[in-house]
Amino acid sequence: MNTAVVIRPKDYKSATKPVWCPGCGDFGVLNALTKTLAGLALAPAQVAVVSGIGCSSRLPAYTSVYGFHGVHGRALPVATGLAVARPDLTVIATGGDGDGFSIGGNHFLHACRRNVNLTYLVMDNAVYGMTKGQASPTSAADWAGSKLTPDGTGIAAFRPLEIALSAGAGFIARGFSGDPNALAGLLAEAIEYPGFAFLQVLSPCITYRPEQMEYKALVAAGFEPLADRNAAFRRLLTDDGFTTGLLYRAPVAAGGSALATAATPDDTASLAGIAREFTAARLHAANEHES
Ligand SMILES: Cc1ncc(C[n+]2csc(CCOP(=O)(O)OP(=O)(O)O)c2C)c(N)n1
Ligand code: SF4
Ligand SMILES: [Mg+2]
Repeated sequence: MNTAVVIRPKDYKSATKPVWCPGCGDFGVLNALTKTLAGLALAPAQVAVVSGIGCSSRLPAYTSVYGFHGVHGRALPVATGLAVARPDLTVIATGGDGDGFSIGGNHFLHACRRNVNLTYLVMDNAVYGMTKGQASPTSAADWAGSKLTPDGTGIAAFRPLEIALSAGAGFIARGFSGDPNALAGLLAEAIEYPGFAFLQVLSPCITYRPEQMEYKALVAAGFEPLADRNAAFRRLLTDDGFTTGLLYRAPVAAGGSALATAATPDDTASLAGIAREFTAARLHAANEHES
């Protein structure tokens, strides 16, 4: 007789009902996460979800796995410590673009460098949802939807994939909360990657960024997984921010651990080449614009 216990996606949800606004993209992320954990047949006691502060950072409370709802911007140091102390656990850090790229930006850079085996899923809505709609690092420079920045911030938006690649992350992908099945697939790959895996998820805030309801029409699968870091940099030169899929997966050593991918003196020359290429592409675009 087969006595294997089947764990269903709903078994990973807690009895606490989300307080997210009806229609918030974060519901899709929670569904993708529970689907992924069921697909990987991970026992809830084998998984820990660690977050900071924000609407998105409430996610651990809505799961039945171990959860840690911590301090704003500090999900990654806690998750890193946990992953190092308990390598038997599957550790997933979650949160928002404000939490991860603004107050937690420094931790993001160093988590990419350290390459500790954990998954970092950022629900990116390009706004501080919880504190009622201020601009975040991923808000476009001319987004004028907040009374604090009525003419926009005037500051170029943070580009999470480029930053992660520059800082040395070995696994870099982008998903969309409106496509939980594809997102669950990416999340499973991220969890199985034996190093630091970064997953940006476009997750609309329908309350403070109602225009993000249009994301469904803008988002398109398009990244082809690359193992070559320079090729991944080149691919990002033409990224419009709405392409989804696995962009980059660094080679894994024979023993199963991810190779460190941070820039070394050996690839300085090729990075300089990319910088030249980038400058040339910008000059070309400027010339086209003028003519
Ligand atoms: C040290 C500290 N500074 C500021 C805040 C206020 N605060 C709470 S959530 C938040 C931003 C949340 O934005 P994001 O991470 O994008 O999450 P979202 O609500 O959009 O999901 C801020 C500034 C705080 N809780 N703690
Ligand atoms: S304010 Fe925005 S991010 Fe927060 S729960 Fe509502 S829709 Fe979601
Ligand atoms: Mg946000």
